[in-house]
Amino acid sequence: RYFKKKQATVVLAPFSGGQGKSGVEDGPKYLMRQGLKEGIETEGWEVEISEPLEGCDYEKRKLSEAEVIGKARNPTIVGEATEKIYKAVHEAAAKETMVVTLGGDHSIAIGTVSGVMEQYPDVGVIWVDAHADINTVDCTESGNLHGCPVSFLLNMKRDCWPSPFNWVPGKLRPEKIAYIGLRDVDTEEKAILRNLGITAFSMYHVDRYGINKVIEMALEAVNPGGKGPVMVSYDVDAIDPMYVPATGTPVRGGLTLREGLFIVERIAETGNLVALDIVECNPDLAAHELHVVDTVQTGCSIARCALGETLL
Ligand code: EXY
Ligand code: MN
Ligand code: MN
Ligand code: MN
Repeated sequence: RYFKKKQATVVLAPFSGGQGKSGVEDGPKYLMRQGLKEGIETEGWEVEISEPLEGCDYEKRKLSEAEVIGKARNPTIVGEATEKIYKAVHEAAAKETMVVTLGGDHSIAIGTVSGVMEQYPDVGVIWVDAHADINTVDCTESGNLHGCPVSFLLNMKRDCWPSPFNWVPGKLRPEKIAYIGLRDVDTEEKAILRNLGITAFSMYHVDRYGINKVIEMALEAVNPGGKGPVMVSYDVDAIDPMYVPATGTPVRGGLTLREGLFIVERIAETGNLVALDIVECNPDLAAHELHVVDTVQTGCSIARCALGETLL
């Protein structure tokens, strides 16, 4: 148990600069409108809202500046926005509240994980995603920084970083992160995962061992003995597009809705969860209204399950 009181801070991170599509910046608004805050309150949490990006029109800057440095697209706004998120998350974690950050694209995790680590330097990170998000600014094919946050957190290729990332502490160690749900990993990323010996459970492993065993192994890898704090960075595209259609980079063959929720239910049960990100909900990419509802409801369910809904 990490908290004296059941207090949570919901950090809104409406940011889309880590990738090219617009709409993902509306994720927080849709999740809140769908009742995310009330859902958490029903679980007995007192909820505070933090809006570190209020008044910053990054969407407009992304369209007008279209900056490229080396291979990286929009590095200045990504660096600036993630630094603001970093400070807000650190502040919330320092007040001993559960920190739930709503994206936005997954580049925001450069800020969230760094902020959580200021309070919990030994935090274990469970990265739930179809993608590894570990391209370096040097090897990224797309230039989209939402495909790179883990390389920043691990301080990889720091010499190649555009200066807006100078604030990033880069203190995560490879043994403190484990993936669940991978099924679309670039060739260079596979080499990085192998070379650093990072624990990674792809959909193959979910089928081979079952989700219960996979989550046990992932937790044991990043938090041996179950004694330390754990954070989950949850990209909704880990779950199959059948349940989460409105997302920027959908990949078929993903987690079932129950497998996806079980991951956070099980981690909630350990009592070690200190922070959660929910990213990559993009309502603009829905073919019709039902797709929006499916996606946004799934995001809200992840939050409720992570904050204890299962414990009857
Ligand atoms: N690996 C690809 C790239 O770097 O562009 C795709 C990344 C998608 C990232 C999404 C957020 O998880
Ligand atoms: Mn918009
Ligand atoms: Mn991701
Ligand atoms: Mn992804």
